[in-house]
Amino acid sequence: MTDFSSEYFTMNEEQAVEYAKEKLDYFKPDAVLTCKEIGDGNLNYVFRIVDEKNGDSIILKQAGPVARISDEFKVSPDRNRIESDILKIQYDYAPEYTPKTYQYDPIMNCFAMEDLSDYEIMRAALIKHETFPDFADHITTFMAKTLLLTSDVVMNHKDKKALVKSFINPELCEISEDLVYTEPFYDCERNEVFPTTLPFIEKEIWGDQQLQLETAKLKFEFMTNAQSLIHGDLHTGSVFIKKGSTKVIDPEFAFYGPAGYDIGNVVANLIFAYANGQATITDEKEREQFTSYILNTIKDVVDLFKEKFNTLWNQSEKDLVATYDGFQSYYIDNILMDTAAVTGLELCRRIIGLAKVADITSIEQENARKRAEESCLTAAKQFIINRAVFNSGTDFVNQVKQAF
Ligand code: SR1
Ligand code: MG
Repeated sequence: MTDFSSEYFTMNEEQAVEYAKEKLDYFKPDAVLTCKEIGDGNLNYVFRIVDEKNGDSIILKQAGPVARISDEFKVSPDRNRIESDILKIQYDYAPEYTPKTYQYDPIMNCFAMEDLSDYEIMRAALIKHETFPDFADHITTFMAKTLLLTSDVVMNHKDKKALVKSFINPELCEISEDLVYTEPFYDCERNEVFPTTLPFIEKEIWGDQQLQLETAKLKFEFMTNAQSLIHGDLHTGSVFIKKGSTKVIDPEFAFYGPAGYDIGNVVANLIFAYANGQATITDEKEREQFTSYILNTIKDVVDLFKEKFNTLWNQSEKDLVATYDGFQSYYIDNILMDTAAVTGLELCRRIIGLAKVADITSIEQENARKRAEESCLTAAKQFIINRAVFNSGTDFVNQVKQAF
């Protein structure tokens, strides 16, 4: 019998079944369990365990000692605690959009959660050019609630500081500091550039000192602005979706950071879906339908976020100074400025840096991929440098239209 109670090790499928029988208070005593490791992310092991007798199923997520994408990244398995804890907070604030979690195990660095196998990863669905009319409504409710209700605007400041401490996540933050804010903006060895786009990147990104200066300012904003308990990696690969329902998963990069980081990630990854649609849909009418859907979604994400954040702000009890005239609009304008900047940073890092997105890498035709990458980077520069002028959904959409 395997000992799960004294020392941490990474499980295989058989051990995950044993673990479920021994440690999880979930399946019936006579369950016949099977398991498949289904993780396709960069960091963790994800076991789907099913009772073949009645179809009951659960997900067991375990953090390994190094990232799956490369053992260069040594990442503390404690991120599993952070993920399990933030999922509980997000579930409290936005239960419709958060998977339910069950047991967390600090020895094996794993936790059990609701099986969402009837959903698909949003990035994969968007690459198939499926559309989800409710997504903007769902994700903006999730973001408005989780970002405002964990901030100093409404929280008791001592309780908030305790959360800041509990969600100190230095190793995963370092990954973002390096991969998002630093490496894409110089000729770093770890970057992976599509050769046909290289001359553009050399001139327009690595050769632009003004851009570099802005990324330095933004990196220090990311490291020092403990504004909200953010998801920290809210791209379309962190969203499970089906018609009418959206669930946000994988918040292991969570920490107290700028609220705009989450919104910017959502917007940038919608732009990748737009780039994919432009590059790969040959039928003009279909292309127009899909790309319009994406542009409308980008517009709605920004505008609905603003609207819902404002409504929640007005309904919430706040720090006295947060009620002073002009503070609310100052605060939201700043979030939108960060949103624009992070949109640009995420666009750059997924094209230039190590961790890519399939929306772009799956574009087979060389020139079409070059065009898609260059359009994303052109928009990115504007989002970063002119971040202060993006105040509405239309501003974001116009910038995308201009660059493509
Ligand atoms: C080493 S991890 C690379 C990337 O994958 C995650 O999804 C994050 O975006 C991270 O930057
Ligand atoms: Mg992830």
